[in-house]
Amino acid sequence: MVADWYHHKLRDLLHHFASPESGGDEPTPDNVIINGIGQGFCHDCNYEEFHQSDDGPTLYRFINAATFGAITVSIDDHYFVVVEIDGAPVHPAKDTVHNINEGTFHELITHIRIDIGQRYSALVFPKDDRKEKSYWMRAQLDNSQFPKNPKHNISKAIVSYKEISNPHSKETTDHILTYLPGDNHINPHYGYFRSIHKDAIHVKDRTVTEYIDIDFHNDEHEVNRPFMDGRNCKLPHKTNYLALALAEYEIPQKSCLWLDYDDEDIVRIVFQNFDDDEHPLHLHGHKFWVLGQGNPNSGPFNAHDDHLNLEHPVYRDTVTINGHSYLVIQFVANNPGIWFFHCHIDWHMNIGMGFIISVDVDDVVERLGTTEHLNKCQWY
Ligand SMILES: [Cu+2]
Repeated sequence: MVADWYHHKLRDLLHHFASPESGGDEPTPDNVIINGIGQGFCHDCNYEEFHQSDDGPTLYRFINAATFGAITVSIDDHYFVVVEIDGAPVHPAKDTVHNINEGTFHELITHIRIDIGQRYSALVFPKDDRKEKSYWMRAQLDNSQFPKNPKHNISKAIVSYKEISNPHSKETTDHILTYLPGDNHINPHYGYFRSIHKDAIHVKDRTVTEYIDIDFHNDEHEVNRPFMDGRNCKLPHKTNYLALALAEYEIPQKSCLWLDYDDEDIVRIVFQNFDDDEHPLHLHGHKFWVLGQGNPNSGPFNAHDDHLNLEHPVYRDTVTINGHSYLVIQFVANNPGIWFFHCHIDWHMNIGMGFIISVDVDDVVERLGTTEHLNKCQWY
């Protein structure tokens, strides 16, 4: 598990961030950690250790649990074959299997950029000329999204065959090995990851299309806040959304964008990001197909653009929308309940960057009847 790290309490940082004095600049992390261990503020530093099999590939599951930082992971002189994304299996990257069988290593992935909340499983293979007993795993924060540079933006762990020893490996920068910068490789123009979800046929149909604009501007107290379709979502702190709905509270409906669907509706959402920064968007209770993802600064989605991936889109629950760009997703609303769709940057979520997907709630109300047991859960 990789994450960013702050040396100050979240409560204090958030208090400053959600005030006019911050000018909308999020707190920059101080460090990055792998399974809770990082370097940068130590003399005799500790390292997390992983054992790599000598008999074949080792499966690693990577999770980015950061507050603010997208993190790129790599292992020196090793490459990744991605087999799962956000809990959904995928076909390996284009040409990977062919290359393994052929014993060549073109087009292979050596770095995975993981945005906040995203998960990847990858088979890790050594290059065929392995000489060392141990190698560095590296986790590096993407500084481009931060208001200032972090004090320390890279930490390492040790990947060893047999016994742990201090690695002397260098970062893999071999020109025949390609770099996986992020979700852009799920774009149909790249075709890296192919969903193998059996219901992908649904991407050809749709019941409803929503257009949601994302923007940041100052509220009436001069605090810079996110707005989704013009709504800043104030979360209830003392109960959960389902309890609110069952109790017929109107608070979240008034504050948040609230989209109601019937069971089995097929929903396409076109997000347009008018903000400079990227945002990792995460939906609870469902996964979605990523039909289109514009590059940074590619502008609004052109409805006449036929560059959507309707053949083999990746199926996941967290995806990045780039700065001044667009994102097109589609999902089947088949999990009745009230679900949060939010930016996974904790700073943004805490100042209202999210909205509600409500699926067949009348049916849930009828079946549950009472809210009393739900009130035991103090958070959604
Ligand atoms: Cu955000």
